Amino acid sequence: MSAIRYEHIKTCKQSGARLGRVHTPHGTFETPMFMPVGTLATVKTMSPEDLHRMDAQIILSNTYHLWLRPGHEIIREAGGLHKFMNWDRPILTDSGGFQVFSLSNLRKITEEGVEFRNHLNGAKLFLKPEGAMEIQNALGSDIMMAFDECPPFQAEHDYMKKSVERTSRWAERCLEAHARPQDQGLFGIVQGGEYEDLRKQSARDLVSLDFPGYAIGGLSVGEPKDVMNRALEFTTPLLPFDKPRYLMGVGSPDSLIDGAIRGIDMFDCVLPTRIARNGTCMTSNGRLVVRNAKYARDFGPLDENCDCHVCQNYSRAYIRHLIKCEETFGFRLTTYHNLHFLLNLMVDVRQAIMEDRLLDFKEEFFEQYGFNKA
Ligand code: PRF
Ligand code: ZN
Repeated sequence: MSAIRYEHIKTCKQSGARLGRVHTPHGTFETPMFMPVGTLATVKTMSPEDLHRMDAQIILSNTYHLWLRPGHEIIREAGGLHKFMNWDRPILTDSGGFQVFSLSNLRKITEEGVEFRNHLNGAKLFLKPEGAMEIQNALGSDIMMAFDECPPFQAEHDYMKKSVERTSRWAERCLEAHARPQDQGLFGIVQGGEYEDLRKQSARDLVSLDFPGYAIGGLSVGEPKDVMNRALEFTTPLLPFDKPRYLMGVGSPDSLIDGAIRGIDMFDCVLPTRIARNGTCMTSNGRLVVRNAKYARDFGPLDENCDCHVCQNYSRAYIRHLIKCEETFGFRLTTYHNLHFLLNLMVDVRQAIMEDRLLDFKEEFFEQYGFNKA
């Protein structure tokens, strides 16, 4: 019995999007779902109580960061990541591969793994599939990710093919090293960039290994949106219908809707939390930079269509003041609102799938958000 089970509820007759649930050892989450990112065992500025209040159903954390600080042995001693951070709902951990590529410069990829420098102190480190599994087993996340390579999107076909084949061999080693398959599900990650033949090869390799879920990696790495959408169109049909599909590192409102339409069930991204700390809010009318002088005397809410706790109680003028003074409470307010906005967008997406009208919903949402403007 796998630790992770996908329950399909229905397919949207208008768009083909999937409505479902994923059952994990720490409970169930509805799909399509957005996962807030809690890299260092905290969703920056949010308490678990805040996350419960906005009905976050699953969060993501990172192998690489927790390995460096405080170290996975300390988290093991605490009784696992759920206990350590007081979060009792599902947790997904990324494997560290991607973070090594995005955070460290000096790195050397070999068949064995990746050598790189600690982004904090420059010390030499080595991460390999077995290490990524040992750390994630110690963290005790509900969903673990295989150790993969995420090549840049401009990578040549030749390099990408070698990389995809190595990622498949690493995936096999991950399965082999996984010590807790009864209570932690391990997802495979399909790579291959924008090349259809390589996505096919990667999907075929990973599907043959029978993971309880699959991620699509290597997208949203600088390519145009239509390239990502096309890659999704030829990749999701290669994945088993009865397993969850996760599009890694995607969190702009338009991409969440476009991903759901192409059969994606799970998303994560630092976007809502990162832009929040810089005073940018997602609203039903598009992005709002609350730092701007024009909001100095605006006593209305961040988004008049938002029913979140922040929009019910605090004004643009107050939030602008806090953020301009770098008061941490300001960052809390914009972060809470942005996460609520994306979680609520997914509630609307699920409702639209239920009613077979996700394409109509997309049209209306894009119109109001401003994506259709020339
Ligand atoms: N691999 C892993 N994590 C990721 C990615 C990937 O390709 C991406 C790509 N957008 C984000 N996070 N392991
Ligand atoms: Zn709000």
